[in-house]
Amino acid sequence: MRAEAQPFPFEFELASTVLAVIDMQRDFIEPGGFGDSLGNDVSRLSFIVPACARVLSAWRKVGGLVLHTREAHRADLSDCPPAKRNRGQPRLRIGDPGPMGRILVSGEPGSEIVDALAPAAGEWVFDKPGKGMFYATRVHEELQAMRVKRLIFAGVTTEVCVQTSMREANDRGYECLLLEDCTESYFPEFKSATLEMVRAQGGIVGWTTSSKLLLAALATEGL
Ligand code: C5J
Repeated sequence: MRAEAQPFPFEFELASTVLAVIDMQRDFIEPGGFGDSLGNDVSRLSFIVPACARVLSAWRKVGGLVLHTREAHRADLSDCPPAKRNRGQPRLRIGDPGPMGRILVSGEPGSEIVDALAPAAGEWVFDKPGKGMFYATRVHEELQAMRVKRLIFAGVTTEVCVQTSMREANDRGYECLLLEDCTESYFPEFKSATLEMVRAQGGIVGWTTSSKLLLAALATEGL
């Protein structure tokens, strides 16, 4: 299969490619969560949910593998370095009780993926304590066991958990495609800079394309 992309077309086989949906959880997208506590306008992030849902639905229809992540810590915060928890002056810190339960803690309402993108049975769901999805998780082992070679990325935020995960994946030998309209940042200029830096220098980190072009690739194959 071949999707038009930048800096050149992205070739992939369905069986060895995973759709990775990063941190589309209430803590980043809804008021009262972690993103909001840091002073961000979280409404920007909610605008990508319909495009993500279209890709997820099409990918599921063709039988593609799906992986979801959530940035979430253990209840006792033993996996949250004090340097992460204590930085800055947020209204609420990681582990503090907020309107959606404890901030960035596994199992709390805020750590749930938004309803429109809820994981389906059999899809991977990884809680990760870091920004990158490979740090302190079994992601690499699980992907290797399934002989995965390529990752198609959606999710938030573009320059933090998405870019970090993409760079980690690139260093581990995966080829990575980022869906431009399925990722967002609280800072538009950070999103556009990230897209540029990913695909610069011949795709130094990977490729970027739109959900429309990915869906067109799936349709062209009659899938
Ligand atoms: C952040 C994330 N922005 N999921 N996390 O702290 O990008």
